[in-house]
Amino acid sequence: MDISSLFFKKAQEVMPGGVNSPVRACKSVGMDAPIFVKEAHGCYIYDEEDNVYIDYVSSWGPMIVGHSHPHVISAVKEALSQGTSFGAPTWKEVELASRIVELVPSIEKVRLVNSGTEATMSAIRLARGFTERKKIVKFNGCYHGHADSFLVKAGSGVATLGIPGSPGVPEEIVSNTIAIPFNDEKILKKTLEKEAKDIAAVIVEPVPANMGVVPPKEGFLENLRQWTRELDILLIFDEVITGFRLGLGGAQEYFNVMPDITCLGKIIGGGLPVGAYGGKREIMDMIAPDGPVYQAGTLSGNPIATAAGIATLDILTRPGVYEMLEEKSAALEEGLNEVAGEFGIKCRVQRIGSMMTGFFGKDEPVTNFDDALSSDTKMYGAFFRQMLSQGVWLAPSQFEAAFVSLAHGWEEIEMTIELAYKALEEIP
Ligand code: KE4
Repeated sequence: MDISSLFFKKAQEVMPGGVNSPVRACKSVGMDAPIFVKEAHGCYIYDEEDNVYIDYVSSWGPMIVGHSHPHVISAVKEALSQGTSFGAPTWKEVELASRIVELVPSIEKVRLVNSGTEATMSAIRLARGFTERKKIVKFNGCYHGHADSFLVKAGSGVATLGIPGSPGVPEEIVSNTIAIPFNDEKILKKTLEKEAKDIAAVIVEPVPANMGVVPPKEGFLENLRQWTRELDILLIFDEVITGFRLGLGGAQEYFNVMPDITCLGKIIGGGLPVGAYGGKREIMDMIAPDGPVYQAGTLSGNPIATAAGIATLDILTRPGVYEMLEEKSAALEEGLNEVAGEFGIKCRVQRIGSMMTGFFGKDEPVTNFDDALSSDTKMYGAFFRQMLSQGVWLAPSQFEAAFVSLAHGWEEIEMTIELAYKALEEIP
């Protein structure tokens, strides 16, 4: 038995599913046991038996500058030498918050938390407190973390009150969550107009990546912004993935659509636990201790995590970073499309910036969750396993994104395309 399988056996005795986050169990791609990672450097991951993989999971987004980047590691070591947590304000929190305010166009004030879930959970509480309304609108296939209000079954074509998407989520919580299809302006407009007086906010991944990468249709975000503004409904951009991924200003800068509240995570922690939510002063000043909306956290703004985040932003603010990411990601997209074409395989690669998804079984645009669900997930699983056996680590789910980092060189991009060709050759 290989080390990963041995470790997984023990892990399953002491942790639910043997993992601390479900997707890591790699169940949906037909793996009996996930690979256990020993270390990672640059764009490479090393397992417990020193097998090496080109990494496109990137810890689900945070590792945009690559693993163990020297600048990040030295900042963390420096911070560690001064202690790990104080439960008191530190300058590093002010520095990270100031960078976020400076770089994310719609944010005037920001609260640091410990995860994306904490950020989105707090953002909807803030929206409800600010508007004194209860309902929220989300889009099918968008994932905003595991807070109760978001765990609703995908809504039908019309606005239906949410039903629990998980045991343990009380109906009375999700009955205030309306789930509608993404990219459907007709249903969106009808829902907002019908329910406006009860809706606190609409929350959206401006570029959904949790059903696979599904770009917004031309004008969709602009209309969403216009209609919510006209109806006095707050707009929350969940930029936990797109923040600092699509550019320093995230999706809101990329599309020039300004939300009222923005949620961030992943990249701003540089691989350590950091989330954040921010927006207009008028809204953010509602948060305790200045305002009545309560939110708190023992390790929020932790000095080690903020050191990693600041060091990561140091690197991302260097000239040419996003242009390089774009060039390499476009080359990978083109190469993968060519390989699929050579085998006559239906695989639609959808990309924005350095995040992309290849939807197997599709040759038409994937524009919403229903489209994504009709992908050939079996074929994706076979491709995932073949690529893994050849040393390429893709997301263990058709409904996730692959991420290119600054550490991916031209050699790795070309190698990935070659190995994709070999992988498809092996699949019957
Ligand atoms: P976390 O609580 O996992 O830090 O963030 C929740 C979250 C919020 N918003 C968006 C758009 C997200 O993508 C996430 C978390 N992303 C998933 C994968 N796409 C994390 C991976 C996992 O759950 O293990």
